Order: sequence, then C-alpha cells, then structure tokens
Amino acid sequence: MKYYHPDIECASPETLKALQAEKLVRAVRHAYDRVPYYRELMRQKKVEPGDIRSLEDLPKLPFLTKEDLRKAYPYGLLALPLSDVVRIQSTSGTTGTRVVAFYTQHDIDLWDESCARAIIAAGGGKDDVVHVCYGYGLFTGGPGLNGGSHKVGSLTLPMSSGNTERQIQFMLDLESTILCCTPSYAAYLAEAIIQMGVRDRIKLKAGIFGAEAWSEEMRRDIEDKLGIKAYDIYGLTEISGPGVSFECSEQTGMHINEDHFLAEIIDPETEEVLPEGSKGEIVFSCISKEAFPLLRYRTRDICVLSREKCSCGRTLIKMSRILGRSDDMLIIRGVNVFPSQIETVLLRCGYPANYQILLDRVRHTDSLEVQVEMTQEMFSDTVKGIAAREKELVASLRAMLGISPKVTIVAPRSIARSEGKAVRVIDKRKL
Ligand code: DLL
Repeated sequence: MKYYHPDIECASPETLKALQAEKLVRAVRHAYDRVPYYRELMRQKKVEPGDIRSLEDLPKLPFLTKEDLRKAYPYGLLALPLSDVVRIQSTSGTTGTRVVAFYTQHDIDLWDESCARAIIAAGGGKDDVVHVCYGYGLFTGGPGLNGGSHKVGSLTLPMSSGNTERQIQFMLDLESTILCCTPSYAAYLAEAIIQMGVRDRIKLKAGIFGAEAWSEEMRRDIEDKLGIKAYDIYGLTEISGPGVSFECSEQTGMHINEDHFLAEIIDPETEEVLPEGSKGEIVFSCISKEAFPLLRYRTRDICVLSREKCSCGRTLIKMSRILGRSDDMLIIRGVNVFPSQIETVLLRCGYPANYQILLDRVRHTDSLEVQVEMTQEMFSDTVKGIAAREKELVASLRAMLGISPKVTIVAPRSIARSEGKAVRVIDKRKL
C-alpha cells in the first residue's frame, strides 16, 4: 500500500480546496454556536460565522493561544457535552502550564488515521511490527502511533518509554520493523544496540521520530547506526497529537493532513499572514474535530510551508522541519519546559532569582543543568549541607517539570550579570 487515503493525500488542489472550504464554514459555525468563549473572541473581532464563506476569509478569524486554553481550563473550550467525549490527553508541561484536549470517538478516528498515513508513508503495512516507545498515558505520542498502527493493521507493540534492555530484547524476539520514539531516544537505543553487539540481528527498516527538534545530521547518524530510514513526524496535543504532518520517502519536509488541519504562516510579532515560502510561526485551524475545535491556533513553532511537487505523489502541502520557537518554551528530552517553571521552584525554595539554565546534548541525549546562587546565609553551610540542598532542589524541580535536572548551587554573585535582559538559558544543543 502506497497511501492510506489516496483520494485525499493525492487530491487535485481544486478538490482539496473545495473540501477545506466546506469544512471550514462548518467548523466556524460549530465553534461559534457551542463554545461561548470562542463566540466572545469572534465578537471582539467583529466577525460572525456568516462572514466566513471561503478559505480566503480565514484571516478574519481571531487567533487562539495557549493562554486562551489555560484560561478556559478545563472545560471552557469544549464544544460538546461530556457524554459525547471519550478521551482526554494533556501536554507534558505540569503545574501552571497544563493544557488538556478532548476527543470524541470521531476525533480519535481521524487522529488514528492521520498517524496511519504517517506509518504508510514510512513504508509500513500489515506485515510490519510497529514498536512504539513513545510514552503512553496523557502524552499523545504512544496513543497516537498505537492507534495509527492498528488502523494500518500492523502488529503493534505498545512498549511505552524506558527500560532500554527490555526494548531491545522485544525488538529482537518479535522482529520489530518500525520504531516510533523521540529522535533522542532512537539515538540512545542505537548506541545501546551497538554496545550489546546485536546490531546485525535487528530487523528494523524505518523509524518515525518526532515530538522534539532534531537536525539532518542527527537523522543521518541514526540512519547509519540502525541501518534504517528515519522519518520526521510532527504534532501537538492541542491539535490532536502526532500526525498533524508526516514525512514521506522524499524526506524533505512533512506533508500536512490538510483535510483536517489548515495551515498558515504568520509573522509572530505583527501577526500578519506571510506568503508561501516565508519563515514564520505556523498556525493551525482544525476543520474536522468535534470536541475541541481550535481555529487559528498559534503553535509558536517556526517553519516554512511549500507546495512544491513531491516525488511521492502526495499533493498535501509540506512544512519544513521545526526551525525554532517564537516563545521561550524549551523541549528537553521530549518534555515541554518553560523557564518560568524553574524560576517558580527556585523562588519557592528560598533561592534568589539569580540562576542559569544550561542545556546540552551529549551523545544525542539532552542534559539540563540548573545553576543557582546561594543566599548569604547559605554561604556558611558545609559542603555536605550544600549537597543536601542540591538534592532537595532536584526533587522539587523533578516534581514540577517531570524530568530530573542536575543542580549546582554556586557562590553568591558568581553568575554573570547581564547589562540588558538577563540571559537565563544557555542552549548549546546544535539543532
Ligand atoms: O509532542 C506530539 C507528538 C508526539 C509529536 C509524538 C510527534 C511525535 P506536545 O507534547 O503537545 O505534543 O508538544 C508539542 O512539540 O509544538 C513542537 O514544538 C514540538 N514538536 C512536536 N513534533 C516535533 C517535530 C507532541 N517533529 C510541541 N520536530 C510542538 C520539532 C516538534 N518539534
């Protein structure tokens, strides 16, 4: 099978546009009628559902941001009664930044289909063994690829993350052919496979890697080490999860599932819509979802769109790999982290706001170190006392972030002061 849904994936631009326009009109009416929060946003922008008649009218709609989702947490943007909702998923951010997304069975079906398209595009089919080691639970990675693999009819291994030795053992025993995980975990697994001396025995042929930024060099490294073809996959919880876009055999960007998600590129400062080929923030309008119908949702992800003809035969527009973010969100080992969360913990634990967040990628794995100045009172602590404080801070930060940082408490006034804005984050990862 070359495509999961050829009528859509290879549709003529006219067919696709007509379908999108019809769905957009319906989606706007649905959100306006059923979500008071959204109705109010439209009122403020002085736009009514009747004003949206074609795709060209899309820019008339207001933007939605993560801030709106937080304000409306938990049920404020829900468009259907809870009796119609069958699932929630949530972003990896914990306290303060949590965002939940809701799904009807129809929403889950279209999400699963989006992921099925990605698996087929990576060469998957009924005879494949799809090894999913994205996390399961509230994170969308595991459930999304799991659902996609079921739709394709592949044998699905719901491994979830962690326990590398067991992952490799299953991979060997069950002859996994397609690996789904974050690119950094793929690189880690590759090294472990080589170390265990079992590289010749694995049967992997492809990997579907996403949830964090990765480079072309990293792709080549993983491909060489595992002897596979590595495909990028993109998505975000709010929009459904992985499968918003996916790479094909050409490996030059990700086809957006445009029958469900309309994409625009905007200037993050002026909010002006930019022409195709410009670098800017990607904004999505969900035109098929029922429970959580986000329109013009600002992702903060920076990329470029292109409608250039693709050798795979798909006509779906492509987005480049993610080139950065227009806010300060960091993605560390697949987990979304805001520097403000780290600051909150430090202040709460009695430290001054003199700190630095150091990020690096050592052998393809992200490392996070938080350096914070001690107060004058702590200065007289013993070395043992400082070590105990560091341990305590690691635990508090882990509870807030969901990942464990290294913590170093340094002498008062030893972190360089900047003359302008404080430089809080030093990101040495080469992306
Ligand atoms: O990371 C969904 C996902 C799971 C995508 C598995 C792909 C594979 P969130 O936790 O809500 O959802 O994080 C969404 O992750 O706004 C991007 O900044 C980043 N991101 C996701 N995919 C990619 C990618 C999932 N392929 C945020 N390249 C998004 C770069 C990515 N960044």
